[in-house]
Amino acid sequence: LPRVLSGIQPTADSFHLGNYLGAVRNWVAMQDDYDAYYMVVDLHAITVEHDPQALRRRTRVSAAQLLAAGLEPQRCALFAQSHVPEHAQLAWVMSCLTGFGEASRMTQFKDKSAKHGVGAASVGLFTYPILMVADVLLYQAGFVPVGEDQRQHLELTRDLAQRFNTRYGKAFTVPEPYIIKDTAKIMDLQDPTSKMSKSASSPGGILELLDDPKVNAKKIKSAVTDTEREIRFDEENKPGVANLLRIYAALGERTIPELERDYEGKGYGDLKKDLADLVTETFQPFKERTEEILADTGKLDAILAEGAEKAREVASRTLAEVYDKIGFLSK
Ligand code: AQP
Repeated sequence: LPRVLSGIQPTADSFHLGNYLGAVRNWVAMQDDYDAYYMVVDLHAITVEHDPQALRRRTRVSAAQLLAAGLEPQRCALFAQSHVPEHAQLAWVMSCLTGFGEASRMTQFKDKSAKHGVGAASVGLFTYPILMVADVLLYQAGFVPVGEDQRQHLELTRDLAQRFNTRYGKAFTVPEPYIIKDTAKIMDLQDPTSKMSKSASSPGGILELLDDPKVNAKKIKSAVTDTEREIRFDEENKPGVANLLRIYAALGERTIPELERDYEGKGYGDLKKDLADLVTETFQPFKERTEEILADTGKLDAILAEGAEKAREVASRTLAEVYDKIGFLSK
């Protein structure tokens, strides 16, 4: 089976709808057709100032949500990144292959450091994409299911894999991004020209899966649309309505043209009410499952430990080969 790898940051108490539709849902769908490795990327979560207690809690909440979404430990390896030390080890090697200028071109760093100024950002935030390169290459992943915002980091991953392979001999599979266009960029509900984001969205703009279902229904009903009345998919001129249609199509397993037909002659209120109901139907049971899983931390931690063991088998093999190829003595 082709191999797939992806990760999600434990930087919030709940995943948001963008994380779910852009990434997590695809991870679940890929479990059977791929040899799948999925992780909670706690090393990435410390690139910005954080609270250790919150990180511990959020790492478990993230893993629990992944299980509640449908990942099954028998069908994939689910682990915490810090349990596999090879990530940090390979990241060092790859950072020595990365040009400073090349790393400086990463737009996510530019965006994330803009708020407080580059000088205030950590070096870890700057080198984060190189850790991500290591994450992917360690597993020889052929595909990486992510949202659109990660495309540039995957390009870097491909460049560095090729550079290593050319310079030192083939050690890495060159991965392809696996980006499902329809759900690759879910927009902020209050500002539908920006992506829904943990760090940048206002509370009304972000739909957190574990929030009170009533709050989420209300957020859908208050989503920004436009002053027309027509329910039509037009991202350019009607980004708010287009975003709602995308979300509706993805959660309801409908096509956008079908929805446009169904809502012909109806108002935005009708669309929002139906979508709010669909969101509640989808995420109320998800929230309950997550809470059940979190109630047994012993079991959850055991699942992560087992996942890390599976992951290390692959990761340690890759790292050993890399160390050998670059000329480190074997022990
Ligand atoms: N709005 C989005 N639409 C589709 N996919 C998205 N992803 C994030 N936002 C959207 C995808 O979710 C996965 C996990 O993301 P992450 O934990 O690495 O967080 P992130 O990419 O940094 O995005 P967040 O969650 O909004 O946090 P901020 O913006 O605060 O950094 C990834 O596959 C990502 O593409």
